[in-house]
Amino acid sequence: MALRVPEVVWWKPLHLVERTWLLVSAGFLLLLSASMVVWHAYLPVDNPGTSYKVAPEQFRAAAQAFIAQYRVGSEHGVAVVRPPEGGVAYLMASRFQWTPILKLKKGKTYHIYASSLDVNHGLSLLGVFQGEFSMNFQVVPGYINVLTVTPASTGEFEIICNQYCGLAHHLMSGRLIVTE
Ligand SMILES: [Cu+2]
Repeated sequence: MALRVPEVVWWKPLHLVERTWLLVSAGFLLLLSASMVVWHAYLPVDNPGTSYKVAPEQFRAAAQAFIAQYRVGSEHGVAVVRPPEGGVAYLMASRFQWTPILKLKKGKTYHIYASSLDVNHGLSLLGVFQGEFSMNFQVVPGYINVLTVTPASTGEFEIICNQYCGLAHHLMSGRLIVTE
């Protein structure tokens, strides 16, 4: 049986089925675009913090000075640090670790300086601050994200990297401890 070459008809009016699917697709695009506005207005997940430019080496030096000053212990080789109440805390992202483990007090406000030493990482922290307030944002080398946070509940919370950063990305989790 010979193959039949279909007639080339792209300049002819669209078939009803094709037109229907184009409309459905366009409608879906509009719906998804509108959902971004709804999400932004009613389900805030981003911290509207400020950011600064910084050289990764400079950030590493400042973070290490902070760790040395406020270190209270270590767990599995990762420093545990209790930053001053109402003060600044540093959080370094690097393949494949969040450093240090921060110990915060419930109801106190902290300014967390988060940045990356190597590649882009994603900081995901759910349900710790101000009730159902959650965080989900990119941590980029060369920039400090300043997060002003007030933990609303006590407990140990996991910080997850949600931006693929390399082979051991799935192991990249950190911790934040909130006490009374
Ligand atoms: Cu990652």
